[in-house]
Formats: sequence, structure tokens, C-alpha cells
Amino acid sequence: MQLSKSEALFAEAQKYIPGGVNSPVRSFKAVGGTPPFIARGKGSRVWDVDGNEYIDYLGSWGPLVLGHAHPAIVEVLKKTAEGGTSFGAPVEQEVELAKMICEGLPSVESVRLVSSGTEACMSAIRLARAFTNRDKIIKFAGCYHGHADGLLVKAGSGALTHGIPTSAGVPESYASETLVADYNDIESVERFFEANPGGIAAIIIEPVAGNMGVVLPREGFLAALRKISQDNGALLIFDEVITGFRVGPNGAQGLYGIAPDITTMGKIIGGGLPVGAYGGRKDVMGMVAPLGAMYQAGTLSGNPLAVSAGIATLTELQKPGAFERLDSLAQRLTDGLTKAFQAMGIPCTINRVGSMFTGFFNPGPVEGLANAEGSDTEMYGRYFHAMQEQGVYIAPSQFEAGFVSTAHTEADINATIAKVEAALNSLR
Ligand code: KE4
Repeated sequence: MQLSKSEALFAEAQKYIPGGVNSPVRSFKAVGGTPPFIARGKGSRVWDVDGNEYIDYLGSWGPLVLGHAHPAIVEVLKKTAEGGTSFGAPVEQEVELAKMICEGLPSVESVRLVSSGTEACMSAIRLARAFTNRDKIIKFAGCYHGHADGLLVKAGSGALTHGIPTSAGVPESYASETLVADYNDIESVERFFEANPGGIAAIIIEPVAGNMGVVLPREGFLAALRKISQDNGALLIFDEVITGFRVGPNGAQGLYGIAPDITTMGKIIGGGLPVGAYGGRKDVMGMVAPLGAMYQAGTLSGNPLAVSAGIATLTELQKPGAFERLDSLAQRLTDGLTKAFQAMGIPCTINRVGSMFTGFFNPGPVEGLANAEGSDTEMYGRYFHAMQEQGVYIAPSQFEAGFVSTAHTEADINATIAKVEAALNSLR
């Protein structure tokens, strides 16, 4: 793998940008080496500035459910841009996207668009505190809800990868309002409610965790969270920034049949452009300015480009068979991965829901952060580079999710499985 142009660009980038990247996980700090600078993408493929081609399973960390440069998205962006890019005023497309979200996610009766998942989660927490007039929130170790101060406590994703799950700069007074429970451990939640009667505004959870690697909710866990929050007058927030329109047409809440009070979204609903959203019960959303006393605003919220790309993405996903295709391709891939690792005698646990998955270098089970952190991250780093050499682009961290898109083909999957076998052989 020749990366000379990426190496030169990375050196130049580090002169002007902290770590040479605009988001830490891209720095390859967890796996070492130089991050390839991507020149372009098309369908299931990306090419770096040195001309190396990769089958892409990162999908920009989730938004690219249709693959790169999907014709419907390129077309609508060109057409929208010709009419202007932002007005700071309502546009028709905002209404259409909001309607599609409300029709797609059963519990969302009203939704506010913002420009990132961080903004969505930060706003949802503020809203829950405004609605309940309480301060504490419960999150789960290993879950990541963006980089708002109070949520950077035992956080997952890059915070975990870079060993700063509780970030510098977060005042103790903020962190103390965040109670950290263990995923799939309802007793750890019950203890917090017993210790803080009438003090907990909300529970926020990734209904399928993606930021400690993919971790599934145990049977009954989400229902138990729904009950304990209801019984204690707290709100239940599903962070569906990854799972929304990823694990099914009605998100994780549709898949598991649980109606949260607030849902946060991002990624897919913007089709690769900056977007986020939070929505839920009408009475709760009635607190949001200009209707109510909870303030939240954004210059580019509901931006016509992002919203148009989101509408185009959700429209494609509504076509018959889209989710079945995502699921069957991902199933085929993970079956092949399992066989390849077993044949090599390498302990591996693969967690998958629909088209999001993680292969842990771990005998398993992986049902929470403590399990996930027991993975062989050194081995993962070697595997990552062997896969890069094979022309397969996966997450540069054990603690992330991989994604299949509707642009992936059976041939891509078969080729990937052969490349996995070659990569594992090279690690002998
Ligand atoms: P953004 O602010 O990055 O748009 O969204 C924050 C966020 C919120 N909730 C969940 C469940 C998320 O996964 C994320 C962001 N995901 C990470 C990757 N796991 C983004 C990648 C990055 O930080 O560069």
C-alpha cells in the first residue's frame, strides 16, 4: 500500500489542524499509521489520494447507507444548490423531512432539526431537564452521545479509543449530574433511582450500542428501562443517531417495540450532510422555544442541502426490499467472517443488528463495556492494517461499528471474505 501523498498531506494538515484531523477517531491513533486521505467515493468504494481503492465498510461512520455519490443524492444536491444554499428561513423541504421522520419513528410526534448528533443529544438532555425540572441523567458506560460536556462521562467511540472517556475540561459540577450505569444491567439503573428519588430527569441510551463496538440489548432490558423511567417520572431518551433508519424503517424503537419519550437522530437523515434531530411526545416537545421555555437554536438547522439529501436517502430506503437487502448482505458478510476466524482458530465474537456490526477479537460474549474492553486491541490494530493492505476500509478502532450499504453487492461481500482470509493468513 503506497500512501506517499496521504503522508505528505497528513504532515501538512498537522501544521494547521490539531492532530491533522477534524475528528479524533480519524487520526488512526488507536491503530497507528497514516490515515489515507480520501479523494472520492462511488457506491461501495472509496479511493485515496494515492489511487488505492477500498471496499468501504465505514460508510462515514453510518450516514452513507446508500453508499457514496448515490445518483438521487447527487442530483438533488445539484438542483437545490442552484437555488441557493441557506436562507435562515423556513423552507418546504424541512416540513417534508420532519413528516418522514414522524411517519417513520412511532414515538416521534414532533421533531426539531439541528446540525449534528451532538446538538441533538445535548438538546434532548436540556429538554428532559426542562420538562421534569430535575437535573441528573443516567447514561451507560461505553455509550457515546456526542461531545456535550455532561455526556463526555465514561463515553464511548473516540473518547474510549483515545483513553479519555471523561474529557478534560468538563467541570466536576457537570460530570456529577451524570450517573453512569452498565449496559444490560438493570440493577445498576435501579440503584441510581433508589439513591436519587425524584432527582433523575432522564435515561439516555443507544438502544443498540454502536460506540463500544456493536452491543445488543438483552431480552427485556429496554422494556425494563421503559418501566423504571415511567415508574419514577423520568423520561426515556433513545439515541438513534446510528440506529435511526439503519436497523429498520422504524429504527430500533420499531424493531424492539419500545416507545421512548424523546429520540435523537442524525447521520442517515442527512444523507452525508451535517444534520441532527430530536423529537418525541408532543407534550414534551411543547417545551421547545418558541413554544415553551427550553431554548435551542441553530443558524443552519434544517439547511436545504442537508434536508434534501436526507429526504432523498429516506425515499430510497422506503423502496421495497431495501432493508431486507441490507440485512441479507450483512448476514452473508458476518457469516463469512465467523467462518474465516474459526478456520484460523482466532477468538472472535461478531455482534450484528441489521447492517451494523462489529467483529470483536474476543472469545465473547460482548454484552457491555467491560466485555468489550477485554478485546485484543493490539490484534485488532494488526488486522486493521492487514485489511487496509487488502483494500478493505474498516473502522480504525475496535470500539466502533461497521456498516453495509445498499450499494454493496454479493460480489463485494464474497471478495471481502476472501480478503479477510488473506489478511488473517498474513497475521500468522
Ligand atoms: P455527531 O455530533 O458526531 O454528528 O454525533 C454524535 C453521536 C451521537 N450519538 C451516537 C450514537 C453517535 O454514534 C454519535 C457519533 N458517532 C461517532 C462514531 N461512532 C462519530 C464519529 C466521530 O466522532 O468522528
